[in-house]
Amino acid sequence: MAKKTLTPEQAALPENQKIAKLKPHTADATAQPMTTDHGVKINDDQNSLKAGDRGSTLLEDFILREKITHFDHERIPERVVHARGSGAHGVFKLYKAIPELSKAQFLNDTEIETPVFVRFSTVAGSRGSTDLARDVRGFAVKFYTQEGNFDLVGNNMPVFFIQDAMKFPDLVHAVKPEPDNEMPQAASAHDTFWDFISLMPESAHMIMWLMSDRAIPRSYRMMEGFGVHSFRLINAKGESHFVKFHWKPLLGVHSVAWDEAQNISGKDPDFHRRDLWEAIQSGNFPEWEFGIQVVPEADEHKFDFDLLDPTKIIPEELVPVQRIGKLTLNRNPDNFFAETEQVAFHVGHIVPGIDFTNDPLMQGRLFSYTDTQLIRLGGPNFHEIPINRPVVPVHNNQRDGFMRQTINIGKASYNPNSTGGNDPKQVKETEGGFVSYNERIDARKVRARSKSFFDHYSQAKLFFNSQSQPEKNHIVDAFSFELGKVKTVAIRERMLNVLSQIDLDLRNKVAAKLGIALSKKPEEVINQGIPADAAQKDYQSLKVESSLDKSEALSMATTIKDNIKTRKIAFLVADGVNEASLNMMKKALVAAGAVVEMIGNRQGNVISDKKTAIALDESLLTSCSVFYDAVFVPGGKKSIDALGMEPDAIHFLDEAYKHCKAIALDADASTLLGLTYFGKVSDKKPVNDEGILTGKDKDLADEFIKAIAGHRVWEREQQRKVPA
Ligand code: HDE
Repeated sequence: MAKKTLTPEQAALPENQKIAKLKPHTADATAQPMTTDHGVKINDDQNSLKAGDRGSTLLEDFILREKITHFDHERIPERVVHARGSGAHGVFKLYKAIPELSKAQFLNDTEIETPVFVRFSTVAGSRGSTDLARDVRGFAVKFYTQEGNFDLVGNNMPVFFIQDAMKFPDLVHAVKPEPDNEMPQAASAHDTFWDFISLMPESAHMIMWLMSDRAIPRSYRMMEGFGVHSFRLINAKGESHFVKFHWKPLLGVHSVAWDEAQNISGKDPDFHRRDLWEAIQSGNFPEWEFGIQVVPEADEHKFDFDLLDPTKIIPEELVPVQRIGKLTLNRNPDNFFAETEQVAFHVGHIVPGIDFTNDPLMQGRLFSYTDTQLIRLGGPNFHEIPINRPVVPVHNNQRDGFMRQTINIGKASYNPNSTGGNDPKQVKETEGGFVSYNERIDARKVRARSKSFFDHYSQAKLFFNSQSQPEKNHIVDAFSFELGKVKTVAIRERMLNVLSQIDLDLRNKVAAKLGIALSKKPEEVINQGIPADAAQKDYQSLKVESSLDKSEALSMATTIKDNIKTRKIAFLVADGVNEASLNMMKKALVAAGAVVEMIGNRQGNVISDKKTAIALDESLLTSCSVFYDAVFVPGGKKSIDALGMEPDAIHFLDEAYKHCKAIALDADASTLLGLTYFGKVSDKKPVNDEGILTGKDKDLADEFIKAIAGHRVWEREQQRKVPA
């Protein structure tokens, strides 16, 4: 009998090929005898072997030695970046075959489901750090295709900080905790990071994304993914097209408020991990559409930016994203370490039909990912760890090394050979053998950067211009917070000069919050602060105007806001709660796909006005508003009076208000508003606030659902703020 309980939805799923292949590697101890690692049955797992009851422990105790030794070696080095992560299994299904672009079989057969394993991550923090750090999120997908593994190792932001792999260790050293005191953890708000950034104008575009709400997602399920670099798709004729890969979440792209993120970090640092786990466990399988932006070879130089520059997007207005498939995550791992920790992604894992470009950041990555696994996973056989194995057979003449699992038979481990019939055999291109794109290269060896990479600011501007007003305000706040934590004033000033290249209003607002008076014009500071030795290499920013003023896809304001699927709604209840009011709202929300949780002034049950025991999910002590998207207070005088006496219940409402969430109160419960801070300070609803609702029955439910679907009433931030 398997220990793992599957939900009906999960049990109904056909087992994908990868899951089937993992099965022989799983171990289920249900009703099994306990043994040593070598299969000897253990009689006493409580006591070590001693010379007498109180006597010294005997070295002979092989059971104790084995147990302790194994324990002593349980840890492996965490990933040098992206250490904190969370994974899930799933499938990829193609909507539309693209033979004219790629010969990859998984992009040509709409009938097959390709198994995948996905790992989401933060970048800077350690393995145990908070999920809600302001940071880039990794979005790494391993496709177990019939032609071998293809890894799309992307992020939730479409650009990167730097243009050349040479700068990656510098970037990471700058953002990681400072080397003398190892502070701060999982945070970019410190001197070394901003020192580096302020000296690296090429990071300007990425920094805008990092200071935007994209850096604090509501959920992994509600963020986009990007392959970042331009890749190539190669068709059967050997023709190449440039391609940018996208993941578009079907729940839309949503974020939390920064104050909310900071609160969650303290109260549930596993918030994103838990959210992903619970969604999959409850059958709310996260889904993304797979998108491609395609540029023919001939159009390589058609844009006012370089396709090989990873600090640039191709605006969707210039090249639309074609959605050609769907990724569904439908199964949690059985074992975090064996799967999520040991999975090894690599940009260099490609299959026929996909190829690299000369993006200098990508080229460096092609070296780094195998190299890092050698130390992290302890040797060259990490591809044999079950989660990393392809679903197709592996045969070559690689042999031996630490922890080799495969027992290769025969004498020949070289090619050509006559002792083994010259097997394994090379495969012709027409039969699926990988052949690199026949790119023409005729160049001099130089250690340099192309002039076409020196527009550092136009897309940073485009990003800022494309944001809604609340999003722009959040960017101002984020810069003010981050630079406010920087101790060295010269770094703050240099960063403000960078901002003056992007938007003067942005710079002025941040400068005002930092109390710095700046009067220089943008042209006076364009290349300020760049060290002379870098400048010698012609490291000057070029002034380029983007051909676009705005790109709608860059703002989250225009994302999907038509449903409340999987949104978490808190009901505040106490004894005497009006059962009809509670049930009506619960039914409506659950029917719309939301998850409802009862929060009481204690744990256990509350007794309704109809004397029914209503089970509580959490209490005001174990829970708080930041875990929910919205809050509802049902009617029932006794319940409302009890909540009114409970400072934590009032705080719950105030905090939900502060974080711009929808709040609904049964008409009878509206008296509670008078006890809240926001209710006290304004006698009427703030302008534009469609998120505070009182009323009854279906009308209230309908309005509430609409308000929750809107995600947050960001405009509320312009009203009087709640000091929660
Ligand atoms: Fe990575 N990156 N990276 N990176 N990266 C790693 O590989 C590296 C870059 C990304 O969930 C490491 O196995 C270099 C861009 C993700 O396991 C390491 C450069 C993008 C993950 C590494 C980059 C990424 C990593 C650390 C610049 C988005 C987590 C552990 C030349 C397109 C994968 C590991 C997972 C992990 C190196 C830049 C995404 C050290 C040298 C750009 C999602 O190999």
